[in-house]
Amino acid sequence: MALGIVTLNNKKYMEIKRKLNEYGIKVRQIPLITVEIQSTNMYEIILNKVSHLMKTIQPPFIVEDSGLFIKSLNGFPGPYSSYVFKTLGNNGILKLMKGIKDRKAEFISLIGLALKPQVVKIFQGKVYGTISMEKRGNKGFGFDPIFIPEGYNITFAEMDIQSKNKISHRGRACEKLAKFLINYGIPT
Ligand code: ITT
Repeated sequence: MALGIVTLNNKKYMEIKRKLNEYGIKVRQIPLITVEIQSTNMYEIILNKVSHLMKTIQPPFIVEDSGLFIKSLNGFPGPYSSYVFKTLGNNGILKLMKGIKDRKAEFISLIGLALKPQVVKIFQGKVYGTISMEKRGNKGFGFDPIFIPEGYNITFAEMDIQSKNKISHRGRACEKLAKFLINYGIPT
């Protein structure tokens, strides 16, 4: 049986698929719109998403939520990343950061696993980095052209999917999920 990944974002799906396939875990995409409550707490948002989805689809499945947290902007856009990407985009973020020296940022990924009815597990992955001075690269998606992971001088959008997956927030959350699933014995 393949593990369902609930997302409308095909690039996100491909990253998760590539990572979980490395562990022998088969996946399939479930392209459903997810209900997102407004909260500053990412755990609350993901738990709410999972419990909503449990009303429509059978576990096991996963749903993943990411946020970009910029230090000098007090963690903005954080849980509002999706809305901010659609409204301000990368150019808007670069504009907000104009003249700001401290460009530290982090990406956080939370994966909610609906294991059985009433049983949910959350896996977190994080990557530190900086916001670039200009957009670079055309791979990946979202904020990738402006995020330089720590220890590198290229953006996520200049990396191929395997390289991004090795160090990214999502890649790290997927590793934790994969190890848990292998231990638990489902669903390979
Ligand atoms: P689904 O909710 O359908 O899964 P989404 O693209 O809305 O897809 P998120 O809510 O997790 O996914 O993403 C919040 C925003 O952060 C969104 O604008 C993404 O483009 C961006 N984002 C998420 N992961 C990213 C990554 O790995 N690199 C760059 N930007 C990312």
